[in-house]
Amino acid sequence: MAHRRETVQMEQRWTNARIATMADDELGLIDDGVIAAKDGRIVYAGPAGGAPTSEAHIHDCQGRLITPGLIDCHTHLVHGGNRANEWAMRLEGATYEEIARAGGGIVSTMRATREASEDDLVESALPRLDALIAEGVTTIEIKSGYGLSTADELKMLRAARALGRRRAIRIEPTFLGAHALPPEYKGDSDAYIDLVVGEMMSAAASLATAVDAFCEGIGFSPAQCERVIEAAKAHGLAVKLHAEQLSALHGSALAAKFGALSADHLEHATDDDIGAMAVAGTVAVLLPGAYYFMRETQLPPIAAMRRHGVRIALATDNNPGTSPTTSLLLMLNMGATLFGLTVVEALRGVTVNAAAALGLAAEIGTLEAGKACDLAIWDVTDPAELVYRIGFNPLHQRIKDGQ
Ligand code: DI6
Ligand code: FE
Repeated sequence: MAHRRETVQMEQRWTNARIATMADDELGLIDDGVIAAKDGRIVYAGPAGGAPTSEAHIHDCQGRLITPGLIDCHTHLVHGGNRANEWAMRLEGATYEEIARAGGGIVSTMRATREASEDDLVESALPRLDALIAEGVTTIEIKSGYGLSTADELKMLRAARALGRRRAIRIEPTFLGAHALPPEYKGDSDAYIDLVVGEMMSAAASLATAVDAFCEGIGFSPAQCERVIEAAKAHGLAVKLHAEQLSALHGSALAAKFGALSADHLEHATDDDIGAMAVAGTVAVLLPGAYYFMRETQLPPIAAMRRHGVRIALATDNNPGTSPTTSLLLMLNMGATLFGLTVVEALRGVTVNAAAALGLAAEIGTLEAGKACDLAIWDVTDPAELVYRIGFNPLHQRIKDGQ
């Protein structure tokens, strides 16, 4: 008969810290703060005065700032190849649309992704993942969407999950079969959506926690995206949508109508779209890296988001075509400089609101008893420093599940 040994882990306690709990509507700053954790869960986060005093392994933070581990809630981190050559062509005057029509763009990444094995995809994604981990990221969403056949979409989702076995990081895989029309469909996008909502979704449902689609003139129509959303719901999967990046098709209002976790990009969203998102509690995920890299000029309607009380998240959108960045810290700065977010909005955007965008608000994103002990400990004392610097990483230590 097997004996079960109870391994009792000693409590871990981080003391002498400035903690940004994110537990109120601001940063939830506590100057002389303590975080205690047991078995990977926070058991106390608050003022030193009220902290447990039992025996514990003590980590003296020497006044450093602790935030929740950062959350990158929108990435295409798994993909074959890169598109540096296309970028060089764009610098010589070619447009994104011209390159796409000439067989480049998303389809060139599709080819490279189809040619790659699952292992190749894991190995090529690891350096990008490590760059995010080095900045204190403890949770990352990763989309499929460059396979565009059932076998290749599944290969991408398996690679995304495999990354979570290679590193101490939580991975949330999203099925984005409706990202682009593969050339073998010769323009018949309805036939491709039949495949996405049928065979592909059924197979992807056990590997992904959410479903996304690219609602755009160069992607799929709102009617097609609605079919994708309905199929996702039928499989019990959460929904997200790329919406209003290049044009106003009101995909964000559509997403809200179906109770989507998030609508992402949103540069062209209208006041009514934002109002619908507020009613549904759909998070606005802003992607300043894509805005910057594409030299867009239409700003997302931040004032409307504030007025309607829509929660704002920030993410890298890491992808080879429009946002080849692996720095969530840089997105904090760009969210502030390009979109006019405040320090509080930017930092909540990569913690508590990013957790909500992934449907994980009960699990991560704030420093509160009961949540996973995912921490980023910074060599700064003022939270504004995390948003202010450009291309500087002050991470002191990253803790995932208390370790
Ligand atoms: N929006 C984007 O910015 C990327 N996908 C999407 O839906 C572009 C992807 C690419 O060009 O490879
Ligand atoms: Fe994206």
